[in-house]
Amino acid sequence: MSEKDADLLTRLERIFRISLGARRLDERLWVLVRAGKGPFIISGQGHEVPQGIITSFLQPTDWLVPYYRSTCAVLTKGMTPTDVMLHFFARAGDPSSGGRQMPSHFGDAEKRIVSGSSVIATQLLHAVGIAHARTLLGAQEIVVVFFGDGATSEGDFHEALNWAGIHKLPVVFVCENNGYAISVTQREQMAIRNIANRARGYGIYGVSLDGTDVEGIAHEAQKACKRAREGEGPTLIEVRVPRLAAHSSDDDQRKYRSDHELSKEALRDPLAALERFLRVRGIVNDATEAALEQEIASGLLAAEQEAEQSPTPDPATIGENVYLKEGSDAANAS
Ligand SMILES: Cc1ncc(C[n+]2csc(CCOP(=O)(O)OP(=O)(O)O)c2C)c(N)n1
Repeated sequence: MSEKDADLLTRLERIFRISLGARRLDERLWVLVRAGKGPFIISGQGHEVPQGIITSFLQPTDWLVPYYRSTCAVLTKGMTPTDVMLHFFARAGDPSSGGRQMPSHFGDAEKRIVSGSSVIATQLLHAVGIAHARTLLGAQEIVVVFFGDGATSEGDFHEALNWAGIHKLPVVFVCENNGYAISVTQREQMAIRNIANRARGYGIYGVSLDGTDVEGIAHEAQKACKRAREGEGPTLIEVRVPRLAAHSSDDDQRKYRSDHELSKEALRDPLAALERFLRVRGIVNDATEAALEQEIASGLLAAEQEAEQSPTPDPATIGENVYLKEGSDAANAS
């Protein structure tokens, strides 16, 4: 086996572990919402593997600009299930916001995971701004930003790609195309099938991939990060993924998707595809998978207990990191 093949298998095995962990974490959060222990979640089920593979090419000094479905991306960049649980329970120790942001709005300043807003596509402009500022300051850092197909119907998407194209900014744009913006289908939003074709209009490279093509995703992600690092400019990667759960825990997708469509959707789960890929190559088998499930289950239980028992924010700090405090270092600097 060549060194390159061995490196790919090691990477994909790591991503399988993280993705399976992200799936089980997501499933548990649904239960906790239904049990009334938290208000809301947005599910990443079906999106995990491409997120994990692409994020695995980032260095600690690179920037991840996630969106609400990015559980696996943030776990790959170093957040832990405990961090996600602290965020879900809005505890003081929540690294995303100290309990200010709503669930599934991830951030971690130390890990260079950028907190975002719920307003669709705004994060693309944040990503471009970060890439531009860091490049002007001479930093050798790249930015990966995730978003859905619906985000590409927003002006922010077009402005972001245009500016990144003009200035050859080190950004990898990743569109997780699950075919829906809540209940609105891709066909109702745009007259094209391949969203990656839009890249050409901004003078940048675009590629469209299926979420089950784990080798293709790794290959294109590596290329895109290398191009960004070497000053060759941005890339748009579109990955077609199934949305296995409803849009959010406030949605019931059976109202607008047939049983037939939903059962077909389950057949193109990238997590199952990655599992098959690793089984055929002897990396995963029944015994390793059972051990992994056990390890994930006990880790999740510990994470949930730790987060649930940890303190809520002190009401006296309610304005912190929300409003600028007069006399603080940040206020004096501005
Ligand atoms: C500017 C704006 N318009 C509408 C909404 C309401 N909204 C929240 S999520 C969402 C769907 C976005 O779909 P997509 O970008 O395809 O991502 P997906 O949820 O499918 O991953 C919409 C319309 C919003 N948050 N912001």
